Amino acid sequence: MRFGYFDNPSKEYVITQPNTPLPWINYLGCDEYCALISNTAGGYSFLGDPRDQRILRYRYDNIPFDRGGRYLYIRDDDSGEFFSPTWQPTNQKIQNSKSKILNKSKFSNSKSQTISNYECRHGLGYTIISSEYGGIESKITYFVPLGENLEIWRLEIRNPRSEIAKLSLFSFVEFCLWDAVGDSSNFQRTWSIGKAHCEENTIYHTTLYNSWMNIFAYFSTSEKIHSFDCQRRDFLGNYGYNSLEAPLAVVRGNCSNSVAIGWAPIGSHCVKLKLEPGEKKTIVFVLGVSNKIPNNKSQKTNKSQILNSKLKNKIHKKIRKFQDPKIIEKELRKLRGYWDDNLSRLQIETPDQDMNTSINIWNSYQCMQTFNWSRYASYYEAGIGRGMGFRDSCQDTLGFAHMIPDKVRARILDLARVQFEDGSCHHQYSPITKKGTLYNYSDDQLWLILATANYIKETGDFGILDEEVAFAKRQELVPAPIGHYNKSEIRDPRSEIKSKKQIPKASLYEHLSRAIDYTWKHRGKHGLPLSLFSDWNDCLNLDEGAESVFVACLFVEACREMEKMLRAAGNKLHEIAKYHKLAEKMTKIVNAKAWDGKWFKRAYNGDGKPVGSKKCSEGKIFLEPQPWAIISGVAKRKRAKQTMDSVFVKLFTKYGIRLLTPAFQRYYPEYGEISTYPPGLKENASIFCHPNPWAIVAECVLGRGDRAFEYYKAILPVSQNNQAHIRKTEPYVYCQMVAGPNHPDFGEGKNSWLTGSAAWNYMAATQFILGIKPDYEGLVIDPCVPKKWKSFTVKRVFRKDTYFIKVNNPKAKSKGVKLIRVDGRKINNRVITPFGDGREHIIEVEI
Ligand code: IFM
Repeated sequence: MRFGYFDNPSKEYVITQPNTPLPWINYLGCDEYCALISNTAGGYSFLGDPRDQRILRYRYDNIPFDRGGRYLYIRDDDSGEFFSPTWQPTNQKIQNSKSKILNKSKFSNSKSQTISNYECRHGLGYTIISSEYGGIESKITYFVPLGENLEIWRLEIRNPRSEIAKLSLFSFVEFCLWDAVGDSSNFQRTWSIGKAHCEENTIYHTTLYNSWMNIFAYFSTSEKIHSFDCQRRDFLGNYGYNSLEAPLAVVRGNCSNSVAIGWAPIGSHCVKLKLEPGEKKTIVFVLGVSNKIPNNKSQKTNKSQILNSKLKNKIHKKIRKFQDPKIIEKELRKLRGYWDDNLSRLQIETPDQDMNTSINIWNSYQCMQTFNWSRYASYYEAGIGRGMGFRDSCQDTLGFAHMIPDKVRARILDLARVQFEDGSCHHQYSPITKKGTLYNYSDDQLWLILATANYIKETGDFGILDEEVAFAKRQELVPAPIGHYNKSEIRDPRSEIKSKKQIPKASLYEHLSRAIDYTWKHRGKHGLPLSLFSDWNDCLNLDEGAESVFVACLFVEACREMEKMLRAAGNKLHEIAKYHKLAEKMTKIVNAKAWDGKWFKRAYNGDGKPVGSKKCSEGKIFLEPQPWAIISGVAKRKRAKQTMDSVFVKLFTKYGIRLLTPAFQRYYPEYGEISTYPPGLKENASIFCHPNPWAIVAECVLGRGDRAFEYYKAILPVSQNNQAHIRKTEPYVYCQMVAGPNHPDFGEGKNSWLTGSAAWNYMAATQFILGIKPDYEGLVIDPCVPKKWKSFTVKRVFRKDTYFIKVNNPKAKSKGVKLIRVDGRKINNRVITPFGDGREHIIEVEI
């Protein structure tokens, strides 16, 4: 069953039924202002940091699921009936195009009619929701103009009826009191600090959560208002016991001009409309934030006069500007142009339409959202705790270095700033303060090498290696969380480091080099890297002294990248040998100590017992080390094939590759959090989407294009569109995990949007299946495709040039480039050396 379709020419996903299995959301805002919006207008907004500067309140795990949003109510003043053009929160019966009522479950609904012609178009940076009810047509366009700290809701409302429609229109937002943690926990305080009032058409939210907070929100409408409400209780009525489904103000037909002094500040305008037969009207709402005091330090402003007339004039000017329909159209065009530019840097045309849709539009778009928000703010990440993940942010850069190289450069340097002098690093950092938290993860620092290498290959900017970057201060350390999973002690491997007064600095290259040294110095009994609190698998919390085979393989890959980077840079030549030797040594250790007969072990526990071995009764084989043994070159030909065959036989399912098998059936203190999950969920044997593409990459390294593509398609969200009732998450973006075969909900996705699956699937598809791979010397062409593909094309902007690449496969092979012609001239290798002339070049390839 499907709930919508892809409209590729418009770069939109069109939802045709509002009652999707989960809220299907979109991200509005490309800079600091971020607005999450679902297909029924649920969601929230924040500025820069969803924890400290939350603008709209959202209630996670609410009943109903998706509450708090950007709601409008339209009331027919003749009949008293009302509805929301976004279906929620009024929850009318739904009528689809075939006039079939889809949800008959509505109880005691006085409303006689059904909402029809519902459509939600999630586009790139905007969402349009339209519907019809009681003969009134409405369409709301929500977006955040580029570079602005505000969101626009444009309502187009039409009366196609033959008589005049006398309507009341109500807006509704609920303000969060900025500090999202305090807002949802410290009620003895928060219920007494809220402040909101209305002046003319503009509602101001001026709660002062902390004395240092320099922010307020405004919410305005283009229409003259009849009345307003700023206090939730008064809008809802009955002391707040009514719900958003039928607020008293809407039932009654007017707001009560309430002001919020304490309790729950909201913003609701009531506008009276009279629409002649056939008349259409456009009404604009602008919700935005601003600093209270102009950022002019010399100007001494009395904080009690924060909304002085000068500031209000400035805000009104801005509001007026964005209420102008021409400006709105212009801003929408600018937004479309921004995304067209970003996406145009890599466009493909393959025989697989789902892949085209994903790579050309949605996978790229998702990668860009992970750039902004890491794993911080989604419908599944509450935006109050995790900050930007170190390993996550490093890996995410693999998905957008070609689109926003300058931002990637800055991100890499920011990440290096939360690295300690010994080479290890904080696990997370705040995007606002740039300060890190948590430590003691064994893989984090190595991902910085992969991110940097990928960035330089894309841009040729070796200069980044010379950038001086400070190390993080040891005093900032906060221990990793010790949960109920019996980690009685987390050893701090940095205890030998003395704190220094001066913050030492070093080049980025030195940071990378220390990352390698740290891993090499922190090894266990078998010579493998210590696992510490965890490696990539956050929930595999092994005993003290445990060793990680996965980190060992990642280490080899990182050493090889260091070696290649130095060779290409042509300096520090004496260090090349160091990395080469370290890679060789670790390769030997892994092959000698971690080979299990048909696959690689996952780890050794502190007591020396293997993890992920045929000797184990549960968790015999784990996915993570298998592809990395191939990617890093640790496993040579025969062993490599055997390893990946084991993955296929033991771990592959019709919905993708599960993380391990057999799943843990009970809690094991020696494995940690992983065994707290029921079999088939999360790290306990679900189909974890992030490492799936590692297997695609490994299969491409082995030249097995059919299998690589089978893996790719198994988790590709676009390919799930027709079985969206099973997958449940949005068919346009990857989710973190899909329930594994041990679970009754096999195939059901969870935690969509902010996941490493986005970057890694993009990387696997573009650089390995299609084989268009940036490298130091140029663009390498080395596809590994399904044998039945006859040809495909790629447009790729690389450095300054644009390449139009056509790959033909006349002999039905998967891999092995036979011929490359660049602008008609045959070349002798697989590397297109950059022209640097900013022109278009034609590349013909034969497999
Ligand atoms: O690797 C982690 C990631 O950092 C956050 N989500 C879960 C992954 C696997 O545990």
